[in-house]
Amino acid sequence: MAAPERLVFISPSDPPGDWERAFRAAAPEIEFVVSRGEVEAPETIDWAVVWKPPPGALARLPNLKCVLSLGAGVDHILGDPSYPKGVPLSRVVDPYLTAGMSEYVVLHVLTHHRDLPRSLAHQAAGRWTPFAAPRADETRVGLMGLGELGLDAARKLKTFGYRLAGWSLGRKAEPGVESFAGPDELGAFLARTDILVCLLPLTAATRGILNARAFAQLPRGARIVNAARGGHLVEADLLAALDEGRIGGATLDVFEREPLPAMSPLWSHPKVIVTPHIAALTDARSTAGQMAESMARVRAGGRPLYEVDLRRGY
Ligand code: NDP
Ligand code: OXD
Repeated sequence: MAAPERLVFISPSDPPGDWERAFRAAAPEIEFVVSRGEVEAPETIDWAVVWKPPPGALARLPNLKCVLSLGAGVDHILGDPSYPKGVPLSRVVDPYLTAGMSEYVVLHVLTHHRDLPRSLAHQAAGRWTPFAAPRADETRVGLMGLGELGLDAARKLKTFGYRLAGWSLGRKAEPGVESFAGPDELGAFLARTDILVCLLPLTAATRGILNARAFAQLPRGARIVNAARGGHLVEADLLAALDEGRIGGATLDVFEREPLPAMSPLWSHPKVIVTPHIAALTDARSTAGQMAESMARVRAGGRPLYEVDLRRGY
């Protein structure tokens, strides 16, 4: 009788119990192994389900058939130069994760459009100071990244009547969303954007893209929502732009260092809303079934679902 397939689960932050239960339901024939450092009998591991695996951890599994990211983003995996050559990588595309991100984007676009921080500051001071928000149809929201998440957020933002645009590598044809494509159109996209939402993957081309140069191209007082990766943002440039008034406020869910260090000035900046990387969480029950389907496809000689283009990096 053939030995059962083995799956190793590697994550410093996801509770393995939830995933073990979800895999027991979705793929009961596969043995679920939690890695807490060394993996016993690494040559017997067929599948790796991972979030931020330690560098070199995947390279030590010589018979891997597929790596499955616990997140939509894969920079936490591809940042390791020893990623095993030729092993397919699958990421999460899931309706619950997408819905969670759109909730977050809508929440924070509305927060900045209606200037909720200003009302909260007035309340804290016991001041009754009415002010008018700009009309939604005169408020220009720009989404960097019009992929799975950016497109869904754009569709949900449409219902408020915002003037929407998206920036991506390829041109998009989404009704009601002006499309800007490629590095040559980034400046024009930024120049027409009052509230900028970043939903890009973190790659060599997008690292540090939210920098002083970009802030100088936005209209004065523009707001930023970064729900993608901390590596997109040059934090020192943002702090300078906020203090100078060039940027009017920011919501940050992701940071170059997570957890955000206690000493970071972002924690207490009056124009910054900090959330602890919770914009959209992966739902184990929903995603384990999808991963089991990917494994079945690879076992049958095919490609996993939502395969990442390893050359492109997303
Ligand atoms: P997709 O791969 O579906 O979409 C990526 C989008 O970015 C595409 O529109 C793509 O363009 C565009 N893009 C990529 N590179 C460039 C570039 N160099 N210039 C311009 N546009 C570019 O990703 P998702 O929408 O599923 O996810 C986006 C990111 O969101 C993830 O990579 C992850 O980092 C982050 N995330 C954060 C979460 C959180 O909780 N904070 C949760 C989940 C995801 P094109 O369409 O032309 O290829
Ligand atoms: C993801 C994340 O990439 O949660 O899914 O950041």
